[in-house]
Amino acid sequence: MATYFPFLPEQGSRFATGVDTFYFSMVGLTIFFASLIFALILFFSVRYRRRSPREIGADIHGSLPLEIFWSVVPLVIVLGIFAWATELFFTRSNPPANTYDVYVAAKQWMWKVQHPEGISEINELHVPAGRAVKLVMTSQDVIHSFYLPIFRIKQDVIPGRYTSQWFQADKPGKYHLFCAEYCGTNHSHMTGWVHVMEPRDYQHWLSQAGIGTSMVAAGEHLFTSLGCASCHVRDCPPLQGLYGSSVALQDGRTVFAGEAYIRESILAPTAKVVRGYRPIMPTFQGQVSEEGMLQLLAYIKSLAGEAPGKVQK
Ligand code: HEC
Ligand SMILES: [Cu+2]
Repeated sequence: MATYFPFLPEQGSRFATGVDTFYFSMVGLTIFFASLIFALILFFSVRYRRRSPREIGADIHGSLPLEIFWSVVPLVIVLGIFAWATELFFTRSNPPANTYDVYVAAKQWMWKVQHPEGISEINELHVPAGRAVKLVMTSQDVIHSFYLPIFRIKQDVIPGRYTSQWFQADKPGKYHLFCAEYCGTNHSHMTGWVHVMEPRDYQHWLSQAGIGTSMVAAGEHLFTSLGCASCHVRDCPPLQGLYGSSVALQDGRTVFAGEAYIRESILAPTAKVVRGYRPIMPTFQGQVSEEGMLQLLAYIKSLAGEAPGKVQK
């Protein structure tokens, strides 16, 4: 397709194919109705033109069946578009189970990527082909947007919050990464490359990069050095099995313990207090960098038996 229409980037994932099919169907539908209307305007203006200066138009008072017809047909079409687009949106929003999680901290003007194995890279992202990859992203300063045209995905990266995006690359190759949210002077330089590699090459790349301290180990280290361990081993809520579970709160609510909840628990512990515990946990606002937060998160996830990214084939 790309060879015939060079204005479109290649389709790097099944999701990209879905988005393009939808996009071209929309364009096709629009062209069809626009042409139909133009043709009818032309035809009617010739066919029903005034033929003599004294001719007076017929007095027409509308037709109920016709009105219903041109209300119901567009309604059905538009609902169809809605259902189709919603299905694409859900696919985009719901990563499959057992993704390979990569952590991204954006800042003016670079992408800092951490792999679970402890490898960090800047403006580069190496991922295995054929495996669902989930990005957990946050920003250290302003809003950025992670844009991978080849996969037809774009997701805002927001300070103080985690957003995530997943994709599964099929074809090995080197693809463009952009920032798609104007973020200051060097916004246009906030670009990078995504390297999709055969799983075997990826394993090789990982071992070549030299296994540093894994994110889980780095998180565990922070957990001890920040003093979390002094509370969370004894009487405070155990963090084992926390990630992905439901937590009953003091005020009667139940919340899902995802990335956002864990982050909030560390930065604003009193916002949601676990039922049965006193709000004695101090805030760690300003004491943990965004990268450190991601490591803590990886550690807490690992306590729930969530393998933070063993590469499987
Ligand atoms: C002074 C003791 C203390 C320290 C230090 C402490 N916590 Fe806590 N933590 C608590 C208590 C008590 C709760 C439960 C009450 C609440 O929700 O605030 C809690 C709740 C949490 C929760 C939510 C748990 C759940 O079951 O929903 C997380 C996550 C958490 N802490 C992580 C950390 C991390 C990470 C650190 C270190 C950066 C840390 N805590 C340091 C006492 C502590
Ligand atoms: Cu940016």
